[in-house]
Amino acid sequence: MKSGILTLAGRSNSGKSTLLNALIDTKAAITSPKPQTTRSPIRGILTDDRGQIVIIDAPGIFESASGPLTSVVNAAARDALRGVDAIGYVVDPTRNIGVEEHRIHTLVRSSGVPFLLILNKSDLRESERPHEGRYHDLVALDPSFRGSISVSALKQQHLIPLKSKLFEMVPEGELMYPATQRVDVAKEFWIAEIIREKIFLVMHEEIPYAATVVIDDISEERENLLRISARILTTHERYRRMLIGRGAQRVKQIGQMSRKELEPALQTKIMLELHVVVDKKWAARL
Ligand SMILES: Nc1nc2c(ncn2[C@@H]2O[C@H](COP(=O)(O)OP(=O)(O)OP(=O)(O)O)[C@@H](O)[C@H]2O)c(=O)[nH]1
Ligand SMILES: [Mg+2]
Repeated sequence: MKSGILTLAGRSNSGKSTLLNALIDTKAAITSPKPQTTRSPIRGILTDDRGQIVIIDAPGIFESASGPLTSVVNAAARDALRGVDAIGYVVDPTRNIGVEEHRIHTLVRSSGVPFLLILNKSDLRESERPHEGRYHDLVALDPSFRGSISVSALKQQHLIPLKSKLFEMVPEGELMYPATQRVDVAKEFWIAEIIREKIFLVMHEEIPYAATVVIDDISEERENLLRISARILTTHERYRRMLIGRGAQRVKQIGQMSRKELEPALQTKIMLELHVVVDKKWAARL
């Protein structure tokens, strides 16, 4: 049996979280059009008759951003490359190869494990991914790549050949998780992430980066009704007011979008209590 740990690495926004979810056919990781959505590594588990791959969705490396989170998140991204058996290096051919991409390539190479280039977003028209050729050149010039493959994480295309290549890169061994388990994430963390995703989708500019979500309590109110009490922490009073919105419409929208996703996933009705509070130090505690 194959059994190994593989990290999906790459720049922020290249589609690593979308790809993890597609590979395990489960929403383990949250996704958004904004960079630095993922803040800590998420583990998904791909098991079939070939064996098992534990896939780590690493935070994206995003060097140009400043702010309290960037150094913590970049450190988590680098850590996720250590002690793994293989790397799926995910790139976005809509964006040019710049200094940041070259640094990531160097990091991936220096890990000493097999790695494959995954050219994501192949569903887009060729004119929308003008830099694809450059990424092919990158592979042609570096013999340590185990080849490259074009996929669409969003449209779930070419995942079968991708999975074959991933299984080729990991060693043999015993299964690390039960064959039916697809994610290794605490329920509270996952619920907080779903709410945080809605903040990323609804709020703009710096607010998603100035906010986090903490679950205070999950309890069964009655049969088929789960009460979830959560706080959105943000660094400034003006952000708090924007997160609440006029007539509390923003926080209601965040709550409604979250509930709509949590109810089918947890198979219960949900009463979601969301409080927005100022906490200047939340990022320092990550
Ligand atoms: N068209 C297209 N869009 C994609 C594809 N994969 C991901 N996206 C979009 O790209 C954006 C970023 O996706 P994520 O999966 O959040 O990217 P990420 O690499 O995890 O980003 P960070 O967590 O910020 O590092 C989202 O808007 C996705 O819908 C794809 O195959 N095709
Ligand atoms: Mg992500």
